[in-house]
Amino acid sequence: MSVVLKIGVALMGIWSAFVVAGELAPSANYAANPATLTLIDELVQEEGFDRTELITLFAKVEGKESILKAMSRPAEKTKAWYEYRKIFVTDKREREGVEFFAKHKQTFLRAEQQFGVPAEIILSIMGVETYYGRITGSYRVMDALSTLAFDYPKRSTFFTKELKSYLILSREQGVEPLDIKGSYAGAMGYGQFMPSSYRAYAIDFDDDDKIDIWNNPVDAIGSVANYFKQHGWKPGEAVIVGAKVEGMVPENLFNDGLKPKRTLDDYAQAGISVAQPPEPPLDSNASATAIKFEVEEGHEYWLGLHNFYVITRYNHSSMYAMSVYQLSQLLAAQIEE
Ligand SMILES: [Ca+2]
Repeated sequence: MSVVLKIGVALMGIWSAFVVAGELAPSANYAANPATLTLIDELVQEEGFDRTELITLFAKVEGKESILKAMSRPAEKTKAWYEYRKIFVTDKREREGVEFFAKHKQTFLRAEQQFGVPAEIILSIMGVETYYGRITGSYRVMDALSTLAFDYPKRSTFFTKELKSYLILSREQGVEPLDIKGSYAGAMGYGQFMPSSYRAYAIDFDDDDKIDIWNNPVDAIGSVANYFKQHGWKPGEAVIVGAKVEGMVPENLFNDGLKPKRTLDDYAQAGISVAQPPEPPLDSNASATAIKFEVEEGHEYWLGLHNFYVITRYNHSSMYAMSVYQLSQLLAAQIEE
């Protein structure tokens, strides 16, 4: 997946901005929209869909102004780390995570063993995204994806592709396209998969011949684990370590992209070093990325490693990945046998 957009529905409560009325008004009827007709042509020609059925479907789709408003204020762009963290790394998410784990313990352990991804990471993703499947979004996915495909020009290519994937997915899984609900960005189920990710990474983990990450927690757990494995999670490796900064360190060494591209040794020479060497010790040639987060008073420093980067493949944000990691550590302390 080249462009990920997975904004947990948990964020939906914090939008506050209102944009001038009228600027964000979605189209009235998508069935008569030229861009919709182009997409319908593609689905008919490439995928063998029925044109009349698609036109009937799109006539029932509703553009949502609230979706366009939500898109303009993602928390990753408007919150400092210490504010963002308070939304996700909470006692409530920890408590509900312990309960969810207890209910599905054998499935988590099986996923951990089969995919090499720690149970607490899988669990934490579900906690951050949807409170363990409790809040998976209240928009019809057809409305969300159509609004963004046809009335949000900045990302229209991406969302048109997702809308196309969604229609193919609905047919593959035998569901009515209008029945499925998700986030304002069209992310679905326990782990908030976008349709293209659903088709690429979701799996049948309870062997009932259906891949259902909308309602089936077992498939959802296996699918999140598979997503991490396919994106290169390395079992047993550290995720992120605290850093200390000494001397005059150039500001541009921090928050310089999510992908680790300098070695720990490079960073140490520049004055950014591992605060407390972990066990087992890190290889000084390991690639890392230096992160500077704003806290109430001043800043904190981290060195994100390969597995930290893998978490950002779920949502392209260092604050997101850090929240997932920190919640996972709280959960790990509770679910250990
Ligand atoms: Ca299944």
